[in-house]
Amino acid sequence: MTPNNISFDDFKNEVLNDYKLAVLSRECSILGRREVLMGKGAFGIFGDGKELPQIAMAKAFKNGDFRSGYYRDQTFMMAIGVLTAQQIFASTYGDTNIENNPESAGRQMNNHFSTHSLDEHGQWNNLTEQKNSVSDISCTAGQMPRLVGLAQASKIYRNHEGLKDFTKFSINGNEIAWGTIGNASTSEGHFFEAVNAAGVLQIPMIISIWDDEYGISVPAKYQTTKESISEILTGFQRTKEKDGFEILKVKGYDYPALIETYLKAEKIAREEHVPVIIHVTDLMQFTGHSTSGSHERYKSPKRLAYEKTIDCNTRMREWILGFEVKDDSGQTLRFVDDESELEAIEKEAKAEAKQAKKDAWNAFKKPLAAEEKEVKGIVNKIIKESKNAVFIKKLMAEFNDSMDVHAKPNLVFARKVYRYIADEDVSHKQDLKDFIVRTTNKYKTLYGTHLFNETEKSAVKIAEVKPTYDDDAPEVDARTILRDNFDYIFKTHPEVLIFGEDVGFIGDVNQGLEGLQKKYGELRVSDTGIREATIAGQGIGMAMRGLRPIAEIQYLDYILYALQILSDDLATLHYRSVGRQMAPLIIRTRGHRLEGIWHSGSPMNGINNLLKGVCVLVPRNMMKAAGFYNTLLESNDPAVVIENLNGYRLKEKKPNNFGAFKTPIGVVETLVEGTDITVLSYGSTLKLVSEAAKELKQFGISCEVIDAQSIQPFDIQHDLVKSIAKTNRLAIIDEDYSGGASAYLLDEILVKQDAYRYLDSKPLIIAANDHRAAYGTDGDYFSNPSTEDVFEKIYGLMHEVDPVKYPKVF
Ligand SMILES: Cc1ncc(C[n+]2csc(CCOP(=O)(O)OP(=O)(O)O)c2C)c(N)n1
Ligand SMILES: [Mg+2]
Repeated sequence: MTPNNISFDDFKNEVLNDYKLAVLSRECSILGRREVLMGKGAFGIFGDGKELPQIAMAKAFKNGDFRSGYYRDQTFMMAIGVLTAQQIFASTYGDTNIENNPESAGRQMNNHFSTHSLDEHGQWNNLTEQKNSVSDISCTAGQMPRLVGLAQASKIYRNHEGLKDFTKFSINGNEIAWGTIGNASTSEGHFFEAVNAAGVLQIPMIISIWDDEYGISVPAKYQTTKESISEILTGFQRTKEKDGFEILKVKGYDYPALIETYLKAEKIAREEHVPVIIHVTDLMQFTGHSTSGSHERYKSPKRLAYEKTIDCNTRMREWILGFEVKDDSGQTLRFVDDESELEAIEKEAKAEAKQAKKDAWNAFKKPLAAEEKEVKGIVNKIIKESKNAVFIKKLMAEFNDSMDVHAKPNLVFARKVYRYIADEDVSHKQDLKDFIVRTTNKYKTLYGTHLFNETEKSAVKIAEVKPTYDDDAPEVDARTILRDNFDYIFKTHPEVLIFGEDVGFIGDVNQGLEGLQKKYGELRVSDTGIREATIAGQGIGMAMRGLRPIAEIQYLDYILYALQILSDDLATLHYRSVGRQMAPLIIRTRGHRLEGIWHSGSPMNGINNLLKGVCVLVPRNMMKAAGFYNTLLESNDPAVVIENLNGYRLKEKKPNNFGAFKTPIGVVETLVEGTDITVLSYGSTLKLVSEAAKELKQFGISCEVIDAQSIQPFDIQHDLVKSIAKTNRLAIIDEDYSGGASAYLLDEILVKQDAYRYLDSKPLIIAANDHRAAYGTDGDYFSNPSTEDVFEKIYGLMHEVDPVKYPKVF
């Protein structure tokens, strides 16, 4: 490395500061592990053995850039100035105070790093003025799909004229998305899918692979062909003729080479928007994988001895001691005169780590100790008066013996004591009750908020706007309603873009985007490869950078390829970052009954269950679907919108307020009023249900037909219980398997809305068969609920109620 633009003294200071940081970070790992083993944290995973490459990466990381990495990156986070030693300990203790533990306030395991993209009111910070990191997830390679979107956002901002005012998010698309991943995690499909996507898209992404030749106990020979990820990726290397990646390889203990490599990579990615892979080899683990085990168990003495020889901190120390250059006058310049200078730095760094540990523990303990003191004080007074003092004293003795400093033991103690005084008239009873209620609420809030958006941008707060129609409004192909509405959206929202398989050139497989690529350009309406996980990832990453992506999954049945990332990343993002990050992504897909095992599925509860934190919307027609898109673009909640696969060519009346009409979220719609039975359904099945309701009417049965519309959130106004209070009966008709969405809906209605008390008959569930729907033309009829099934089952129920009025049909 030639420090050509700084003085030797500045260079020396930088080197010695870097060394100090490496030692400090190492010491935090060592002490952090010890804290967990002493029982002061539940789990610990640290970044020891990988300090130097992270310091080098930090030198190339600029304001506006984004990191999408994993649990090893503590030194990097410290080096860019967004993580302190004290915060490393706070996260290890699981401190719930966001000031002490800004990563996740105790929601995530330690070293799951994060910065804040949003302020405490849910408003975007200026991301170009800060260094950004997505809140990490534990799932190996789970950081890769979104990395594609984070990098692609720069390309969009650089090339899309309409976004020049989006100055909080980008300065001419100069920002790089930096991925980090362990060598073993590159075995995951997500890694290869993301690499291929980035190569195709040519986006400013730099992936660092921290290679310590292990994935917990499993060595490289079981992980990677040829035991070298850069070797097997060579086909991705760009050439003069063809775009691809720049692939660089560097040893993780070679400080000057690391800096040179990172600055080179940065230049390529930032200026040319070309993706780069840096394979950082010869790394090691100093304290082993995590506190769950010790690496002495599975690494041979030879390997352990070898690891000592490649310890990057030791190597840097040696390099510093051996470094000499001559200045212009021929004088020899050194970083240090002798080893004692380094020993002083080491001593200082270790003392800093120790103090940080102490400060973090004290800050963590303070409120808990105060709560402990308070509850003990109250109970000591109660003991003086209670008839059950003997029992309470026993509880107090046990509580005094406990070393556990958390909220749980305080509350367990308080709640157990309260049982003994529940029917007594002791003077401090109310104090104990207040303590229990206040403390429970406090921690429920600390651990339970922000699953969904809690600001005015919450999806459920966006008011309904009905479609309006000209007097002579024509009936048109339903797909054109979507198309015309999307047209309006693209015209008025420069930040909206849509992408997916067959979305661009042909305007989606059902022509809901017909002509829009031509009108709005390839950047905004684009085709992607067949790679659902990274289509979702593109959406997540771009939404995290202020764009409003609509990621299309061609068929609902194929959402399973993306479901892991939607579940682990998208659905948890707002919660795990305590509302300091969001990805208001819209997933557009289409499903339910068509034909064949993979084009007729409706695994609604599978999806719904795995996507808590994402709105799951099931519009019954395209006007409703278009209305959902309009609502969602006003909101900051993420959503999956499932259009009806068999509804595009049906006729719907053409509204005249495209872009303005909004379908409410979390609200059911009563389609037919009735008195005998409440019939709930959603999506394409509603057509059959409405038909059956008409037929039942002819036989004297009055159905109240309700469209769920929004599976999650469901019926926040509790209209179902109101309907059942009137009809006293409930039928749910569902294309999901029995025990699927219908079981969820029953729980929502009977348990959460207390509708059980109005029921005069057993709830009727008409669901699909447990096998997937067969392809043959009759497959649907014999696999899914049919109009006749609905008629007969509801009629049968009414026969049980009044056999005279409704004589048996079968
Ligand atoms: C999808 C998934 N599978 C398994 C795990 C458990 N796990 C956590 S870390 C790890 C090894 C990762 O090794 P590597 O990618 O080389 O990173 P390193 O820890 O060595 O830095 C495994 C198997 C996980 N977190 N996620
Ligand atoms: Mg590894």
